Amino acid sequence: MDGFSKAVPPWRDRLLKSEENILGKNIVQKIFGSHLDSGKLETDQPISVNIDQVLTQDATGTMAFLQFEAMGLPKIKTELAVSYIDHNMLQTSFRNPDDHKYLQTAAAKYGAYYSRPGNGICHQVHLERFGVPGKILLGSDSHTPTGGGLGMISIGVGGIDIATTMAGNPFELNMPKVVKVNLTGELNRPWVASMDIILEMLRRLTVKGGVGKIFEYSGPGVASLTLPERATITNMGAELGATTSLFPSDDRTKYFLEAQGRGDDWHELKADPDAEYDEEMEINLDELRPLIAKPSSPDNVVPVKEIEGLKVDQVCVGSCTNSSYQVMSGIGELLKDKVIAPNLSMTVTPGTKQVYEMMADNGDLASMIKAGVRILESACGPCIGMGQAPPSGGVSIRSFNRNFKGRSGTMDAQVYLCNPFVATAIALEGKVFDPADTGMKFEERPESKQFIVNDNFLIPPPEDSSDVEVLRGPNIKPIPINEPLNDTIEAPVVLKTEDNISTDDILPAGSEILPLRSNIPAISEFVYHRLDETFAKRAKELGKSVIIGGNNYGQGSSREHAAMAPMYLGVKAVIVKNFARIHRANLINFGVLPLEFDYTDDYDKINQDDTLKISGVRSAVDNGGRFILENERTNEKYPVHGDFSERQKKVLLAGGLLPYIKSQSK
Ligand code: MIC
Ligand code: SF4
Repeated sequence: MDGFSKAVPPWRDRLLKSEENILGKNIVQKIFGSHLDSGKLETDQPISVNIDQVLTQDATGTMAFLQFEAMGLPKIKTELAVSYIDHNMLQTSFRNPDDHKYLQTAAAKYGAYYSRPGNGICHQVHLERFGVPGKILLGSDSHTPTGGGLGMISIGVGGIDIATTMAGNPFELNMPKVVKVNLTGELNRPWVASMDIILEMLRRLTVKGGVGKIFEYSGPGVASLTLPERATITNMGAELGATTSLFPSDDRTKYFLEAQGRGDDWHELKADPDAEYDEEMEINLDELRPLIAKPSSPDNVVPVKEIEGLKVDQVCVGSCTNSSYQVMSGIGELLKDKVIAPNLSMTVTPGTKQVYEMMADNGDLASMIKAGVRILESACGPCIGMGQAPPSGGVSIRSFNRNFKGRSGTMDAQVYLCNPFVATAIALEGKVFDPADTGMKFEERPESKQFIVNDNFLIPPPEDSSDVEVLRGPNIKPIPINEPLNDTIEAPVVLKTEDNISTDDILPAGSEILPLRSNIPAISEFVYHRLDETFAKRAKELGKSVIIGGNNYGQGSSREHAAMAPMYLGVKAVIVKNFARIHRANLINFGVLPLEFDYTDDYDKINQDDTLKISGVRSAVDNGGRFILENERTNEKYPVHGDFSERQKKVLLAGGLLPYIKSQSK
C-alpha cells in the first residue's frame, strides 16, 4: 500500500540489536527496550517509549484531533496515524456526518489515513492492513490491544494522549508486570473457540485481575491458534483491566500477513528461552469447554451447559472481538441450508469491508440471508447500543466483549457473551444449549490463504495539504479548559458508587448520546444518567463536588468524555478504593484529582452529601501524593493517596494536559 514504508525502519534495527545484546528477555521487554525514551525496564518504575503508530475512532477521534489542533502543530509526527469511522455510524441527524467530514478533512490536513465509514471496525482493519510485529501502537479505544495478536504492543489510551503522541511526544507509563500465560494442549475441539480462552482468563482473574499487567501468551498451544483467534484473546484482554496482551510473531503470523499481501512486514519475535516473568499461569486448551459470561459483567463466566434451556430473544455475532473472515466462514458453514429459530432475531456484522466482500464472493452472505439473518454494515453497531437494542427484559446472546448493564440500549436486557459458533447454534435452536454435548456437527474451514485486498476505502493523506480546509459542523464545540488546581478542595459528595463502575455507567454511549461526543456541554447532561437521572442537575447546582467510588472505578472504555464531562460539571476529585488504568489517566489529563483510600474501610464511613475537605492540595501533589481527607459531618480524617509521575504532577497543578502544554509553549 502506498505511503506505508516498506524499508527496514530504524526501530527494527534497534529491535534486532536489542535481541542480540540482551539475553533472557520476554517479548514485552524486547519491544519496550527498542522503543525506550527514558527510564529503566523495572516493574512499576516510570518509563517513556516512542510510539510508531496511532489510531483513533470517530467517537473519541474528534476530541483527539481538536486537542491536536489546540497544540498548534502543522503535521502529525508518528510514522503512521489512521482515523477510523466505525462507532458513530447511525446518521439520524447532521451530527455524525458532520463529525465524519471534520475527521476526514483533519486527517488530510495533518497527515493521517482516513478509513471511510463502511471500511470496518478500527481494530480489525488495523490488524488486516497496518499492524506490524514489534511495533508500538496507541489507540483512543480500549480494545486497541487487538493488535497484540500480531505481536505488537498495542495500548488503549484517552484521546488527548493520542494528540500528545501525534505531536511527537513519547508515551509515559509505569512498567507493567509481565505475566506469562503458558498455553498447553491444542485448540482443536469443535465448538470451543479462542473466545473460550479469554472467557476462562476472565473467570479466573476477574475484571480487575489484569490491572497493571501485560499478558504475554506463550507455550506449545500458541501454534494451534490462527492470527484472528489470537486477536480475539488480546482484544478481550481489555476486560481484565490489563495494559495490553500479546502473542509471539511466528509462522502463523507470517501466514496471515502473507495472505494480506504484507509478507514483507513480518519478522519473527519470540521470548528468549531463559526469559523471566513477574508471574506465570497456565491454561490447558484440551480441557476447555464452551463458556458464557452471564449478565452484567464479562467475568461472570460459567460453562454454557449451566444455563441450558434459557429462551433467547436475540443473537448478535460480530464486534471487534469476533468478526474476522474465519468467524464469518464458520457461521456461513453453520447456517447453510438452515433457518434460525422463529422466536429470535439474529444479526451478523462482518468486521471489515474485506471480510464482507469475501463473504459475498464465497456465498456465505447468501446462506446467511436465506437463514433469516439481519446483516449489518461493518461497524460497532449493537455492541455500543447503536441500533438492535433487545426487547424489554430480553435475553441477548452476543459474541462481543462487554455486557455492562444498559450498554445494549435496553436497561433490563440480559446480555450474555459466548463464542460466535455456539451463539449461532443457539440461534438455530432458539434456546441456550451446549452443542459440544449433543454431537451437533461443525467443522471449521481451513484458514484463508489469500484475502481480497482492496484498500480503496483507506484514503492516504495528500503530499501537500496546504489547500485542505478543515470543516467544522455545528456539532463541534470548543473544548472546555479547566482552571489550575486549587490548594483547598472543600466540596460535597455528589455521588457515592459501588465497585466496578464502568465508563458506560459514568457516560453512557448509545444512539442518543454518542452523537454528542464533540459537544461537551451537551453530553455532560448525560453523566451518570442511567444510574442517577438527576446527577448533572445536582452537580451543576453544587458548583463544586467530589465523587466517592469503590474498586476498579472507571473500568471499560477509554472515552475521556467520562473524565471531561464530570470536570465540566465541577467535579474536583474522585476518591475511590482503586482505579482502572485508562480512566485514572484521563482524570489527570483533565485536572480532576484521582485519589485512593489508604484504608479501604474508610469508604464505608462516608455518605453521599457529606462535605469533604482536603487542604494543602498543591503541595501534597508535588511532594509524595499523601493527602488527608476531612469529613465535616463526623470530623473524621482519612488518609488518601495518589502516586503521580513528575509529568502528572505538573499536569494536575496546571488543571490538565492542555493548559499544561499551553503554559509550556508560552
Ligand atoms: C467501547 O467498546 O466501549 C468503545 C465505545 O469502543 C470505547 C470507546 C468510546 O467510548 O468511544 C472503548 O472501548 O474505548
Ligand atoms: Fe466497537 Fe464494540 Fe469494539 Fe468498542 S468493543 S471498538 S464499540 S466493536
